Amino acid sequence: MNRRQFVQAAACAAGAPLLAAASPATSKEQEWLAIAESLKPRLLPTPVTPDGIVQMAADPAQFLHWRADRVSPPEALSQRLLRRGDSAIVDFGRHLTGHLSFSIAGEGRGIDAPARLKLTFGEVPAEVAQPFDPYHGGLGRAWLQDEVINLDVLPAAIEMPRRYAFRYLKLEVVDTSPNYAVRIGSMKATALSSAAGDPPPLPEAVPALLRQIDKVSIATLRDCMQTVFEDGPKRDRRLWIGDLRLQALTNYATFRANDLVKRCLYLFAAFPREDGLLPACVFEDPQPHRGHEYIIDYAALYAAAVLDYAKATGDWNTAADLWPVVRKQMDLLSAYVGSDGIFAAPARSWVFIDWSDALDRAAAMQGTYVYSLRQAVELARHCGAPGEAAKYQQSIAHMTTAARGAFYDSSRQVFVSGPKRQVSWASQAWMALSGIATAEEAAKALRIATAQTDAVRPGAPYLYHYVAEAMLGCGMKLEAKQLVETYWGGMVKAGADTFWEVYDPSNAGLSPYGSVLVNSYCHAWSCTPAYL
Ligand code: RAM
Repeated sequence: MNRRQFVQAAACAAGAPLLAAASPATSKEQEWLAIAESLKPRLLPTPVTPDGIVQMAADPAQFLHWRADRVSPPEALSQRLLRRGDSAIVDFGRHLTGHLSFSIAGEGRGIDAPARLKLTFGEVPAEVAQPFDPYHGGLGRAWLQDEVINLDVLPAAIEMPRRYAFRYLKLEVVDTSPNYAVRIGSMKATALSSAAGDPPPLPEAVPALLRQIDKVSIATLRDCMQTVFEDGPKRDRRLWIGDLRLQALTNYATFRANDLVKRCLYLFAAFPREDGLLPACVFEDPQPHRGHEYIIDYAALYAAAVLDYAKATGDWNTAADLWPVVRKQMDLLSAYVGSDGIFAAPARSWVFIDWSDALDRAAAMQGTYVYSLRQAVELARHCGAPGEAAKYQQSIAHMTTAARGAFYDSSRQVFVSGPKRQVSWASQAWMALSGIATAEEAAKALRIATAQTDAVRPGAPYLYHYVAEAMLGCGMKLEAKQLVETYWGGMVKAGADTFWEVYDPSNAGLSPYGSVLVNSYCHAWSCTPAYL
């Protein structure tokens, strides 16, 4: 089931209780939550002042169709008196997650009416250049970052209460009165992140594009690192297993905030569903609780996240503590493996893999589960569970034979999926990563599929990451580097100063939610070039 079908199914089940249990069910889970909470990091503030005043120009040559033209230095804002209908766009020169403050004073014959301002925050120029309404997106309109404020008393010092993710701020004076205008001053943003100090840039000898990609990756991760590894600081502002795994990998190579990874692993452990399945996401507020969505491939990949953590930190005690949670995921998911050795996700369940409506997910899900079993084998061995390790090894062998029969088209030398024998990048990547394909077959299959014009391509950086990793795993170092340069480099060339949630070079209008305005432009799962 893809996201659209999933949302429809979820809407049918709308009679379900609204909030999942907020407190952990067992004393073990309470203990795990206590560990998670003890590792909650402090957010470090960084003041950011405006870099300039810009104007947005429609430009079909730009990927997102808008260009920011600098029109004046930042001081120009406070030098100007703003009347009803006036507006200005401030560029902070970098993406940030944080707060905004400014001062406002009235000047004129008399300040005889409240001032009404509209503020619109944008991660990219398009968000402050176009009206948000009418909004046709499938996700809540309130994710779009605009506010109207009414100021009864001037002068005033304003601290916007919400946290925003932005680089641009559009200020509009909706109204004053015929008798006065306003002057805005002391504008300041406070960027927040739990990441301490950026790691050093790549050496000068590295080509400029790769250095820039690395820098943007790090900025993306930094702005998503709050009190958890958020998926996107504009939207959804929460912790997802799939995103966490990729952020954690990049973190080990950059910020090394390993306790934040540990906190996130424990947060998931504390909030399983009644049967033990981990939720796809966890919310922190008003108190930590599990999300209401379950993604089969994310639950499987929790094993990988735990193993990566133990390997990166040497903290095998934590891995041993979390081992029962990993084992539970493997056990629950093993129920979906038929006697034929093929993983068949139940109807109405959500197998993510990528944002793509066209994608047949059967082969990729088989690969993801086998890949996760391999991580679980390694964990089992370290955690004193040789019986489990042997059991998983048997499943891996059985599922590998089954997958080779069901998905490998030896005449075309690619893996196919579904009744229409679909060829996709996703299937090749997961057949490679899982070891179902030999390295030689995987390299061949990846080369054929990526050159085939009608193969189903990835829709989002999450799957591009796994394609690049699969290439690295089967000796395609050059191709992996080229993929990073063309795909993530494509975003850099399109003006990204943090990497985006979705990017399809051939479709600028792609949104899983029916409106590009609600896409996130600083998104966790796209930060991995710094790791790759
Ligand atoms: C979206 C977010 C998040 C992702 C899930 C599956 O809501 O983009 O990053 O993990 O979907």
